[in-house]
Amino acid sequence: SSGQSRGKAERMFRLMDEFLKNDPMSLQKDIIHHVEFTVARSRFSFDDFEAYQALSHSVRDRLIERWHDTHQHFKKKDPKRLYFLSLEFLMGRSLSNSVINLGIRDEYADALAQLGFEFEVLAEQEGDAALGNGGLARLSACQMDSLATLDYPAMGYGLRYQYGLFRQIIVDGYQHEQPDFWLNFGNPWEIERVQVSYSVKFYGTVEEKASNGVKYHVWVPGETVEAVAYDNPIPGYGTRNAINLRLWAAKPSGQYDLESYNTGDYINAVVNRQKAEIISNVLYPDDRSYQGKELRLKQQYFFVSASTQDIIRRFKDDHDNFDEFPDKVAFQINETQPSLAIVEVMRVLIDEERLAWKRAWEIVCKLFSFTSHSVNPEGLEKIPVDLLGSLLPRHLQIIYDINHNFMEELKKKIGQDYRRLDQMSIVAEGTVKTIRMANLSIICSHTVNGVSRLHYELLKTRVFKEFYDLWPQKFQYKTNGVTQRRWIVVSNPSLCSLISKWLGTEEWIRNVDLLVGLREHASNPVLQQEWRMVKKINKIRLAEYIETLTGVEVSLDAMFDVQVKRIHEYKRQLLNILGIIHRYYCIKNMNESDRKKVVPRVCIIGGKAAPGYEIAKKIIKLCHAVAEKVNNDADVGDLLKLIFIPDYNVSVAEMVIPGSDLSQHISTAGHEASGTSSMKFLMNGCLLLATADGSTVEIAEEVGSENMFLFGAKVHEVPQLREKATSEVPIQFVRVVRMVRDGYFGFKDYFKSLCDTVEDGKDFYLLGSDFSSYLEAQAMADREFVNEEKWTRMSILSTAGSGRFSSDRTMDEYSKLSWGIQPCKCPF
Ligand code: GPK
Repeated sequence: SSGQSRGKAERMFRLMDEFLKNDPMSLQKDIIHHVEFTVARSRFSFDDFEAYQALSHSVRDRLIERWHDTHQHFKKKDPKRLYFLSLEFLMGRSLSNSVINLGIRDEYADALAQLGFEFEVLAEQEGDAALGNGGLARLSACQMDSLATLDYPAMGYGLRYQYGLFRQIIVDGYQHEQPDFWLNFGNPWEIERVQVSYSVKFYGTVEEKASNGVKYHVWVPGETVEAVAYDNPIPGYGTRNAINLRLWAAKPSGQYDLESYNTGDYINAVVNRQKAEIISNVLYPDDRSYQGKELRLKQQYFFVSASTQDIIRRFKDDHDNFDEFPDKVAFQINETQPSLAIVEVMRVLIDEERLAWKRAWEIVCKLFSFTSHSVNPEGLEKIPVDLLGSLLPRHLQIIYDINHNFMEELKKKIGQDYRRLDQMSIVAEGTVKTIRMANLSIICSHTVNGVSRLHYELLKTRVFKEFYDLWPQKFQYKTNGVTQRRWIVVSNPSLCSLISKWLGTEEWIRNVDLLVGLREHASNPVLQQEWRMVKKINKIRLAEYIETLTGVEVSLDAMFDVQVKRIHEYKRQLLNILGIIHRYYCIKNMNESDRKKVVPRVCIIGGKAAPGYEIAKKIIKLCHAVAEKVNNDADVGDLLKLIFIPDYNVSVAEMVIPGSDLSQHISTAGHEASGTSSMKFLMNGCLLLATADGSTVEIAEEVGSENMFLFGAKVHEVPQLREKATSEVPIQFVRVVRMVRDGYFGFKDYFKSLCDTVEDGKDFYLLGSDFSSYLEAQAMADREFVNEEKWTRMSILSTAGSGRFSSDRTMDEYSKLSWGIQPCKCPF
């Protein structure tokens, strides 16, 4: 039998034998081949963009090779698999990441150089895949990279939006949104699979039937839409494994409505069919506010239904007993948007596979792991019953049945405590009756995850307290992480080489805990010197970007102080701007000798506001109004500059983060579930100025609070501070708000409602009461910055302490504690 298995291994090896060669000559031939026959340009005349296209296609070929092998290997080994369901994936660019993970970046760079092209220049040609809004969506992307790298048998499912997140353009300081038709120039990173498609049903009626005395339900749909698969290979680093991210696009169904064709209106009949595509047309740009729109619900069910059919089809290829389903399949529900998957699996098991309710329910209870990213109970998704009932009539019945059983069980446990029963019910009564998707997710999942320790405490004590009291064992946390491949190796190549040089190995790219090895060198003047050089290189790159974009020249000696993230009141970009106004005011009122002591700053703010979020849009305008004044004030010069970076996205982040000295994560305590950009800054040796919120609490434990600038009210102090009739708001705060109110920066009427949000007594996010401690933290940062040696040491210690915040660690924790999956490594 050992001979037999050796034979198998040999066959496997032949299967895995590389088809494409990676020496520079083969790569050149390949690129030129794609110039001629894929891009269809003459090899004697093609521009940078066409070179990028050809290059990408040659990389794509290599990705497909590994992706096939991985697919074969998983199929053969039949391990338990993880299916990661998310309505959003913020992938950004793919080229650099792919060649680095494939381990052939330098080979490509050489090949291109011989053809007269520079790799970096071509990489810049790529547009972002922005199929998501912010932190939640980028987290999914980081986690896919880690799952591939750690050889987990995983697969992602989502929607292939035609239009990704809007492009932000700024006109006269105001945000305007433009559509992001990202597929305009083709997308070499996806593989269209016209043969992988499923019908997704909507509307219609439910009929009760019986066979042999057993009742069952048949859903007769009113509309059917096809879901077509687009596969996106995700290569792991230092492994042959490449996993799949399958995104669904909506197409008209193969079933024709003969009636409308026969009535003679052929043109209209064809045009109407095309309407199906609307479902996957556009990403909703409002993160975390539930809109109650039918199209959104359609998107959710569309991708959930197609994914579930695909997963069940794959299971049934090799298995015929559904009791084994939980041994082979784990579902991850990213926030509540994919939670209809629970109801859909239940529906398929009872209505289509005709399992008894009890047996189906036992199976369903073993499948789902749910992660919440929210802290605000008001923001939780509530779907109007009427909407759900009309779009998905059978699902509504099943939800009612699940809820009925749960309520009965609960009454046995807690008695007739109607207040509690009411809070825990999936169905919320009221003027508009709704379905609480979070309650559904908690009741039907085996694990409920928080995204940081603090977030977990808030879930237990506030957001889902009632459920925690009932099922404490369900609740866990897995602190978020980000991938060091994209956030150091791809985006900061100079730092990457420096780290490898001082650690004497590149192994940290797969095993990020090794970064602690930098600690022992933190005070070494040679490393310090090299470390500062790297920062300088990245600051130069950022400064050039700022100058081309805004025309403002910034001094490299200044501290680059950055806040980049979605614009939200709770994230307090307004606190940052008011702090900048205070700094400006102080500089204006200084004597010459004090002026010499000012530490020059370049304050950088970037982020998008949801199109309907008026206050957030006013914050963007205020930033521009202040910048206009400050940047053109000859009194101030290089001492202070304010820059708004438009259209913040993943590839802008890749340039901004390595070039910053200080970054701000200043949400009101208790409002940021985790925060992940802080981890990217930390990895890049950027110091954090932060409140004790989300994951910054854990970051402080790793790098030491003496290596950060922490300030502000703690979570437990927030409620009291809000209660206080009038809090002690410092005079500095009153003054800067007054300056805005009185029109010092113009646009007096426009800024009025913005100023009102921080008026004493109405200042929900506590900008006033945190202001003094914010200014102190900022002053502290100034003092440390002039001490070059100390600052560099803190910077090195930040990178050295960032290991715990890798998504590799997060994915290992999920695999062990929630999903029950093991690595399944494809042989090289
Ligand atoms: C949380 F609820 C939501 C949401 O709708 N969108 C989103 O990006 C973020 N998030 C949190 O705000 C962050 O604190 C967190 O780090 C991130 O999700 C990932 O967990």
